[in-house]
Amino acid sequence: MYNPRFEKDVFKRDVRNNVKTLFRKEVEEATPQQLFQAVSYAVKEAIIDDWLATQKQYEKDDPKTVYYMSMEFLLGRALGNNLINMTAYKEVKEALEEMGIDLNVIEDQEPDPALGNGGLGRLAACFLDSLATLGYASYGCGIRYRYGMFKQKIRDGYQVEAPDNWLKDGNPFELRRPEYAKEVRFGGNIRVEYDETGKTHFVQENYESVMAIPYDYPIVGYGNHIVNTLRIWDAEAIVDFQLDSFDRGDYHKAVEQENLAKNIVEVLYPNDNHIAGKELRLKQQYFFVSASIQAAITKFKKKHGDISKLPEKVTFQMNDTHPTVAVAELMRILLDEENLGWNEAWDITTKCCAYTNHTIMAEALEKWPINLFSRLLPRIYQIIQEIDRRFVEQVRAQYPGNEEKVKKMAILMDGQVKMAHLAIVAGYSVNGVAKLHTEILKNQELKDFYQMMPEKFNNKTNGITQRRFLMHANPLLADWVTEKLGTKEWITDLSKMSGLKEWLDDEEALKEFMTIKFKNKERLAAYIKEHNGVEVDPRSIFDVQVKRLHEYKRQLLNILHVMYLYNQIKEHPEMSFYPKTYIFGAKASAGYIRAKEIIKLINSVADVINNDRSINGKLKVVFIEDYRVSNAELIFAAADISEQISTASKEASGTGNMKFMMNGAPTLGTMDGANVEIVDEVGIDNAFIFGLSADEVINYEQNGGYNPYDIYNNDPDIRRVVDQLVDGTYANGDKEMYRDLYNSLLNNQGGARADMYFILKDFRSYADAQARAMEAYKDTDKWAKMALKNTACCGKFSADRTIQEYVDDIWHLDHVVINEDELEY
Ligand code: 7GP
Repeated sequence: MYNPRFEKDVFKRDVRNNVKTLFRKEVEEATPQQLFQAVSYAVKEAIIDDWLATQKQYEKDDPKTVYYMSMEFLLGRALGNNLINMTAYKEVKEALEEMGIDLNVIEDQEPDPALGNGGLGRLAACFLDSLATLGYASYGCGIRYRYGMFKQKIRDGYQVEAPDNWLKDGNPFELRRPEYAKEVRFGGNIRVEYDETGKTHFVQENYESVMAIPYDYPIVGYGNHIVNTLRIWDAEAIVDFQLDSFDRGDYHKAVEQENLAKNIVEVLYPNDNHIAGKELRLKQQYFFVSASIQAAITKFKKKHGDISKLPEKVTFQMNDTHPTVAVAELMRILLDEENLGWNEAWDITTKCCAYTNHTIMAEALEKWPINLFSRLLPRIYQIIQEIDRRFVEQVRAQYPGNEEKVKKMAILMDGQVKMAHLAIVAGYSVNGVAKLHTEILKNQELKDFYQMMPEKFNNKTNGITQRRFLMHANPLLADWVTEKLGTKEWITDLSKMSGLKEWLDDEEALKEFMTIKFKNKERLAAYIKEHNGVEVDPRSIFDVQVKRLHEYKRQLLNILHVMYLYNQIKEHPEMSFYPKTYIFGAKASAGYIRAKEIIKLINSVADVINNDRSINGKLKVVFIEDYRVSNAELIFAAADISEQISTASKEASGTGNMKFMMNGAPTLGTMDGANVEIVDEVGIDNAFIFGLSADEVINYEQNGGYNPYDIYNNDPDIRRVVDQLVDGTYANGDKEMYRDLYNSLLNNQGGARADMYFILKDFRSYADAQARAMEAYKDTDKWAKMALKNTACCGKFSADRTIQEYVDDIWHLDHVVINEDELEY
């Protein structure tokens, strides 16, 4: 792909000019941050040309557009990724080198935009990348949080949260678009009016409102000149606070609106797989949903007169239930502003909205108290009441006399608004994110809905973008893959990776592959040395678990097993043991106390083990501070073993598992989420699988759990590590520090079963899988083959494949092509 702005001399001149006009400096005097800005603005100029060209092409082709509605977009840094997708990374790197500038250093200046928590937000970011790359018209719709995911500091082994002021130096890639602002209204009351024809109108009065101001981010497709838009909304007060309007009423109103605007986009709720249930969160949801839907309708109407054609050109994908008010907001616009009748409005809405479920964890299921909901969104609530009334009628018609069904399925029940029910009733598609997850939805969690409307349910196994997680994260491997395949096609067609299988028996190739892994381990070791002050040996096995901290993800199982290994080494110093480095990275939600205890435990164990000289460095434990997209890229590239050890049935899909696989790290995990499909692709012999199956877990759960004392009393090794939680070994003699963790494993507590996540139950089988992995690693050739097999079999897990399935089965978008010859540069 050609772009004259990346001609070396042109680009260098642009950078120099930018440094001058932005900072009144010469390149030589500029700080790395200033250089980052100058380089980014030069890249942005090139992007803008394609952005305009894309818009023109869309104007012309009028393709159907998907609006991907999401509270979270966990983007990661833009500069490197944009250069890769503009196919200009290498030229720019060289041009900068000629100016004495190191692109890696420049990239490191970019704050990591962290407008998301974990899997759900990162998936949304990968999807945007794939949509642009495949040439589909799409908008990401979300919130421009002033503060993203908090920065994690580890102090004395504890997590401490610091605000993420990611916008403090400005953001070169964003574009403020005040001309597309929309008003969003909250509260007040609804007055009913009748016009001269006798038709009813609903008028909201005494409301508070804010202005939603869009900021557009370019989403660059790979090598195709397509640039889509991520539109995230900022909030501003409607009337600037005027000191001279000293009428008391106005004064208060002005201050209130000012505060509402300030608060609404202030911060991302740092909860993963868990709801906070706060009013402000509902405000955030309605705020961005209302603005986005209004904007979509305005855009549609500018081009098409007939609103009944909306489903032909527009589809709204709801990323979990967070944006589900979209359903009612669309109804509101169609009823109150477009003056359609209920049936027609409902017909359009149910052809435009689709829903993705990302978890079965009960604590993540969104339910809003009716009194809060109806006070904040009075008109939206009325509409939901009517949706519910009609739906319940339908349930009664289909299941006469079965009031149990009504109770289980109603949208409004027990004083709550159940968002998942609303999403399913109004959506034309309901999808899970991995085969196993979708089956569990159909047969357990959403069984009643599946029985009533089976045609809506479908699976879309998650995927990841190889542009970021292989090309950018692991350039050495990316180049090697291209060389071995003799083509770059894998960049946009990951199924091509299977061509690597030809090299599985080639000793030379295997050696090269492992040398690349080793270099990546050295790179990570240097990062760890710099950021943790811990020396790790790149020749040791890097066994990695990085993901949000959650009990169901079982970091506790991992660290208990490390404690067990340490006991073994101490007791049998002579035993054969391949040096291992256990690497953790995880943020805990700020209010999730037990998750924070687990972080403290990991750090305490690390402290004891890393400082015990008697074990000759056989075992090291590292907790990487502030796990985020940018350091994740280094970590995936350097991993030998991928820990995916959730309690079976709990992890809807997982996407980290795919990133490790792509980078040649076999999975050590349970048959959960997409691990099942990873094993299908790579073969059971190229993974280390252990633990209860999802069926077994569900079966135990339905029968009141199991008794962990049976294990504790009969397995002395396990008893020993559990006791070490309360004998002070890892707490400077303090026997209470980990008492809660100890109790969680052994005793029922209130509503919670003892060992809810089957840690002790799976412990032996986990330890066995760990031992098998170590044995396998000792056989260097065999290991290399296994690792390469993982990379070779990762083809299915591209987000490109996932997006194509969404397009074929759900969205039915039109493919758009930009003809390079027609571009006017
Ligand atoms: C996550 C799931 O836990 C993870 O298994 C999946 O890979 C990912 O979504 C993408 O589909 N869920 C969340 O991050 C989450 O917060 C609650 O779900 C709504």
